[in-house]
Amino acid sequence: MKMKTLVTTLAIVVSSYAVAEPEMYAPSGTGVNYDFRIGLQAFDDRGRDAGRVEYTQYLSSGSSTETNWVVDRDAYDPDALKLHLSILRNTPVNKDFRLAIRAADNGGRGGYGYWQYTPWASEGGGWSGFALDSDGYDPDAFKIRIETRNWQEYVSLRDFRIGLKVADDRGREQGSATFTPWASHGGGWTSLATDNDSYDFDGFAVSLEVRKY
Ligand SMILES: [Ca+2]
Ligand SMILES: [Ca+2]
Ligand SMILES: [Ca+2]
Ligand SMILES: [Ca+2]
Repeated sequence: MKMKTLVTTLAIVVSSYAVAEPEMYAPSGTGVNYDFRIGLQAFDDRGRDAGRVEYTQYLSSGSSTETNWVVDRDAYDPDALKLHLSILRNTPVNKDFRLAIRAADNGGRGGYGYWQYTPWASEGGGWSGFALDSDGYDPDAFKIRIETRNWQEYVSLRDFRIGLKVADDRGREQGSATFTPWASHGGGWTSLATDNDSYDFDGFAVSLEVRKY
């Protein structure tokens, strides 16, 4: 009889816990569903002379990850940039992220400009400002960083792609924007980003374009 009372009591406790449980957790979306890295490449000779591609680490390898300085073959005044969204696999990394970029002079050893940031993916993404070197004229080296934080949105991040453009005249004369394929399509390369005369651009900007549900 005592045992039966105990079992009944337990059953009531368990069932009331089971009913209460869904209210203990706020409904939450999920962050980025892809493990990815980003590559950046600089070109001289109006896009015909390719420098070495530099990559960030994959998102799964840690929190913030950035490329080495990206330069063309003589590490001086490149004419074009290209960006690679490299997808490792469809895996729930479940992070929020944004992109940060920077330009420098002297082959990446000085003349550092300010970091420029895209909005966070959870904020709907968007363009960064133009990253220029310290004198705002003919930079030599470029860097991109992925910054992450926990995903805290009610909606989920479904898909994203990355945009790139360069500009001359300290960011006032903008070239056309070019985009990677969507992450859900496996990512890939942008086209060449150049300014109007495909020669000695002054700065670059990136965008994070997101789809949420
Ligand atoms: Ca050069
Ligand atoms: Ca300069
Ligand atoms: Ca130019
Ligand atoms: Ca220039």
